[in-house]
Amino acid sequence: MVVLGDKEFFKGIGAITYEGKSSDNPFAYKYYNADHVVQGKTMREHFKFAMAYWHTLCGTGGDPFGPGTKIFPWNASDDPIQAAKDKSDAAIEFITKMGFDYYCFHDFDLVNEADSLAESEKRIEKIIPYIKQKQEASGVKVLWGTANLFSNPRYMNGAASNPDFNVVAHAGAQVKIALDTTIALGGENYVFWGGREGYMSLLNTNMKKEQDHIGRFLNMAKDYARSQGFKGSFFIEPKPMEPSKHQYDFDAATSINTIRAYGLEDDFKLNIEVNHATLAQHTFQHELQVAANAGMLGSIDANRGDYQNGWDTDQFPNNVLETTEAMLVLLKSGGIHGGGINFDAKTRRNSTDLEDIFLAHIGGVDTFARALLIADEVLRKSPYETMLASRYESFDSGKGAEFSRGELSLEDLHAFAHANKEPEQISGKQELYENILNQYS
Ligand code: XLS
Ligand code: NI
Ligand code: NI
Repeated sequence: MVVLGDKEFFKGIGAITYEGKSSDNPFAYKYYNADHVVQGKTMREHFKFAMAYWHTLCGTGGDPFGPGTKIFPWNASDDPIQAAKDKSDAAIEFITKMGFDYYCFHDFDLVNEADSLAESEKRIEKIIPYIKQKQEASGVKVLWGTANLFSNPRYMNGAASNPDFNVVAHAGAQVKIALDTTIALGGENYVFWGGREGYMSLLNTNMKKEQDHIGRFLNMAKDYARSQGFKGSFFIEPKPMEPSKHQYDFDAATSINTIRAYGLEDDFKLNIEVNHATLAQHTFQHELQVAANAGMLGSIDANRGDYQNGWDTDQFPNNVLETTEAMLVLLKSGGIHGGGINFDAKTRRNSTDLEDIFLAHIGGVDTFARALLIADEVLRKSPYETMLASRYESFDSGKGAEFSRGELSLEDLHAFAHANKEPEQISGKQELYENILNQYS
């Protein structure tokens, strides 16, 4: 159901619906059919697509070489509360027209930060009831909330990892308010992305102290949220760098270590972002698999980078084959736990029509939907699963099975190897696996 505010911001665009791949309508889904069931769950349930408030409604296209290029009608008012209301109206209109159920936000995406903490808090308290009522009228929900602990100059040396306690305390205040906001808006999860939780030079950095402070800070946030009745998951969103030279939550494996080292494994999972994976020299599917293996695949920030440069370009996903590999991980590991797929992506600086925001999201949604359908076919119809299982069949019986069960010693391996000839060469068959993926796509 499309829900409009007082003004309609995206005029001429109605509800985006599924028309199938023969449709030429650019404002229709070709692959995403929300109610279509894949492996026991509808696409809507598999994905839980979310709009990112910051890119979609706040990002006007500024870059280090020039200001924003996009004129957003919801940004017209000089009154911060009115502007926040307009933005919220635009959010609900966009989300319901897309047929999404969710959005994600930073505290100061909802309403602009003021000059003082007290005034900022007042603004947030003022806007919450308005947004809540819009959510109730539309059925739109919050996938996760977070605090922006990286834009304000006070965080130039970090937030929870800042060498100055005054700044750490300020970050704590902001997280408390962001948690209160997330809880008030019925948010299902809460994210920590530590853009400035890292360092620029090790010369002026006590890394151990900073990391211990992050551990302490995350525990405090978790304890507070639980004391307020928050039942959702917390997610750490790994990223190796940018804006810090080295970010402490470098990748999934590093973040899992943070979670375990500070005793957070019952409450924390990971939010894996595609382009953060590639910046860490991993593939997206690698990061998903690492998270899934630890039982910590919590949510996904969908986007893509650019193979010719090394920064977070946050483009919309459009690579079906790569996304298919990710969907194989998802289907085989039982899906995402608690979170969904948030489009942490922005239209290009020169994509200045309001309709471009729709086209971009439609493309991203269809990329995931098509990839899911292909992955499902590969798993059900192709020899892929059998091939993979047979690659490890030497562990299914005999000594191999005993090894897997932990029943052999190193001396046993020594004796076994002596009793056997040199192992036969067994091909990894990578090209065949790749061909199968291509065949079903
Ligand atoms: C930046 C991150 C950020 C988080 C939320 O690279 O992706 O947008 O998702 O703070
Ligand atoms: Ni992100
Ligand atoms: Ni990012």
